[in-house]
Amino acid sequence: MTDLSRNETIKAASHLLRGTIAEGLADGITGAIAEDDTQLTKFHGIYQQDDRDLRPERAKKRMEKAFSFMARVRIPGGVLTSAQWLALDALARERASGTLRLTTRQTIQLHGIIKTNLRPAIQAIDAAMLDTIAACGDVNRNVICTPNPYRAVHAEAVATARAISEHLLPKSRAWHEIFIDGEPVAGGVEEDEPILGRTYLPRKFKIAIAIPPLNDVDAFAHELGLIAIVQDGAIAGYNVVIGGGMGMTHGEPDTFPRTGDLIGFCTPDQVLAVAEQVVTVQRDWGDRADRKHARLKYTIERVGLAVFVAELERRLGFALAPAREYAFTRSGDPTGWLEGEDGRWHFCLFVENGRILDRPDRALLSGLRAIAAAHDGRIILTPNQNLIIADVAPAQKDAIAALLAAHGLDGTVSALRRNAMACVALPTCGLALAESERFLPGLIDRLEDAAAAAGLAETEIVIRMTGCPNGCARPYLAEIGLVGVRPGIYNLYLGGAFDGSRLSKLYRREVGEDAILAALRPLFVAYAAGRTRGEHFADFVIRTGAVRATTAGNRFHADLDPELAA
Ligand code: SRM
Ligand code: SF4
Repeated sequence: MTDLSRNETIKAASHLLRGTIAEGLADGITGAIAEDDTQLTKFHGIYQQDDRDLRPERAKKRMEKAFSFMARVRIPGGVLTSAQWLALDALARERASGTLRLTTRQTIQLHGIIKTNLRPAIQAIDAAMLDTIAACGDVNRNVICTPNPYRAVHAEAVATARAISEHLLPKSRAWHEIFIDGEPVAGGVEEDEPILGRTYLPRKFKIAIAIPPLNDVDAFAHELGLIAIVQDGAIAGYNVVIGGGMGMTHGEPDTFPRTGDLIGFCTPDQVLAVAEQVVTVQRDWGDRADRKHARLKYTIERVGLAVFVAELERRLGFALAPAREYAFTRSGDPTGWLEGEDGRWHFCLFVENGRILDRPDRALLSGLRAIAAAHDGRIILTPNQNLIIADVAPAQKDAIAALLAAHGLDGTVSALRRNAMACVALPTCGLALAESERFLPGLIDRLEDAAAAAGLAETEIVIRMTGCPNGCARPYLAEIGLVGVRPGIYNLYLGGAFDGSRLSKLYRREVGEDAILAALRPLFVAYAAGRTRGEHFADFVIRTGAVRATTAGNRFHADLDPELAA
């Protein structure tokens, strides 16, 4: 038998995710915790990080790294009350870095929490009726769901996201014991983990719920995508998509992004069982020796889709029905005011790369604080790092609009910028090879000029950047994807579908900012001159031969496109 990966040993010895985390938190000598425990805190939504900007200076002074923790909140469907927003805002200012970071999985990360602040910070999250359980780690992550509440069926979809999230949560009380009340389980008896198992899943597992025509969750990028089929104003069931995932490693052709396969349809009554059994097949069949091949997409590639689906249906005790007709029109978020079916209004606010902070011209942190204080509706985070001020009564709309204007949040944003997102990367992400969040805004400035010069100022083109090939901003589904290779250098991908249904292809390897501009400018000009009515940029570059479409079996290796130009 192949040896299990180190993480499997750590999980097995952890007493259901306890390890020695509590002891590590009490150790005042260092700002860090034990290395094995850093793997376990992930299951509790907490990452140990250090400020990479400060590494050289601290190394010179022989100081330990500037350690701190990132806490990721679990918010199924991204729905917060105004009071919860205010609690997280206060927490960011009092115990973290002073900013909130909206993520591509519809939640909030708080960075820069030093060790002595960690328990109080998690307790504040608990007091706000939220938690960080299973926000990271080898478990089912935050279940994401279309954020757009303009249709009444949104409520049903959010309820399903919550139900799935609760159903698949670890049963271990370790999070409560370590961070909240310090109370061990009565009698010292360890809990049971009937679904996840005592060593949890081989790797992370992700679920998304979409309501067509919006593919604002990127339904094909997750282990399990559920596409709601709406009939007579209610959800009749869900098309089931399995085996999506983004992460890959440069230079390792047996790692690749993959769009999920559509395998059938289930009713709302069946959806919990479907989610549970996709999880259990992956729990039992996933690779526990090599974490680079442990995601569900590799299990499906290894055993074959038909074999996987047969096992799934055997465990379910029923066959999935044939998939139903549906159509997506776009990914990303339509921004601005939208009137809901019930007459209430919803404002989708563009948040550049999800970072909530005050800038001189755009006071996002204090503006949203003022809005949350005045607003008795919900604040809904989107899987594209934006947020929706939801449920605004017609009589309140002018007051919210005035608050937006007073904080510089009502201005128009270019079509390119609205459709762009970048992952966090430096300085907090330990895996970043290049800048992303701090680099993309400047690149967009230059791309806006190039687009305007070509006559594309109002044209929506999806651009996504990541600081490494892990794919946290889902760059391989963008029309233009930029993936960090080393400082200042990116691989440039083209051809991801505007509606998030097709992966891109590598177009230029290892290019810097000027070369990115030089590669895209002529394509913008050609697209402006030669596009057919309604044709999206990615479809144009495929039709005109810049890259080939990614189709065959969905499987694709981004580094090995024979169409790659020299
Ligand atoms: Fe991610 C690891 C940030 C969504 C694929 N991701 C990380 C870590 C935790 C780095 C680490 O392991 O030390 C990053 C923390 C950076 C920081 O300082 O905050 C990180 N990922 C993010 C976020 C914050 C990006 C963002 O800018 O919004 C997103 C938080 C999601 C959440 O709220 O739960 C985020 N990560 C994603 C997505 C997109 C998605 O889930 O829809 C992906 C691609 C989809 C997928 O999983 O296939 C993604 N993150 C990864 C991977 C690659 C996994 C793989 O299969 O190879 C890693 C590395 C790993 O797991 O080993 C990773
Ligand atoms: Fe970090 Fe890479 Fe994810 Fe960006 S894509 S946040 S650099 S792991």
